[in-house]
Amino acid sequence: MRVFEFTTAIVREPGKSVVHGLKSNHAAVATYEGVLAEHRAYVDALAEADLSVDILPPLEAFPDSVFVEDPALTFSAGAILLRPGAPSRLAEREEFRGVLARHFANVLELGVGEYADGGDVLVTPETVFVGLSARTNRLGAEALLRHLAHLGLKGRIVHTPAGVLHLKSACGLLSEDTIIATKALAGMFEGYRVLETPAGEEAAANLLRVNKQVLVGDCYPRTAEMIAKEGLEVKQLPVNEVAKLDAGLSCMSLRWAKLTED
Ligand code: CIR
Repeated sequence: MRVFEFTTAIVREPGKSVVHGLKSNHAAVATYEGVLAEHRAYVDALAEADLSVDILPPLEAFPDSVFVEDPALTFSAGAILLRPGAPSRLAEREEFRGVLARHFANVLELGVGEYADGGDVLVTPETVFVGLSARTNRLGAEALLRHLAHLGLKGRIVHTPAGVLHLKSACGLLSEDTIIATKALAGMFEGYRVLETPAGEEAAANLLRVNKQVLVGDCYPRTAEMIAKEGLEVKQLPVNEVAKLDAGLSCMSLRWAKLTED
């Protein structure tokens, strides 16, 4: 499966209400202008990586709706409408129904009581790792594995460590065989080479490989250096403001490779 070769992405512009998004550090105050600037830089990076980007309008009623990765999953073979585990985010899925229908003929969806956030899903060439967390419950994870099987993908349930919002807050795919992860997750990915994030740069694991490039937060210089030493092209992007909302680079898009019919 093509796991970081993408042709298409969906993003949503932040609304002014983004400053009221969920966060674990209540002292951290994100500004609308700051999030907007980071979002624009991110969208530009996706476009420069040759992705066609569908930019959805802001949804003021949903402060966290800029983090489009959580209510859905997208693959070449189809999409899955998820059921986000935070009550304030649950109805974001309804806003996505029509969006997914525009892009995909095949849309599966999680049922009542089956909660999962896309941030808990790490797609790798062999396995789709689904992390149980405060947002993703076992019913949701098991249902997700069944839907993934319908799309021809093999899933595996793992545990997002306590205190970590989402599985991908603490890990990311760098290449076909290499994952970057914080120490807490390092033993989780059997069959993969795992690079540990440098001490003090744990949040850098929320990065995004897009085609040739690895998008990394610009406040994580040692991580950027480590990835460059792997021979990978690094593009550093500002993430200070979204980090105040417990988010990073993987959270702000849905991505997939659109297969052309020939
Ligand atoms: C939330 O708590 O849902 C948002 N403030 C941050 C979501 C980040 N998304 C992600 O890690 N996939």
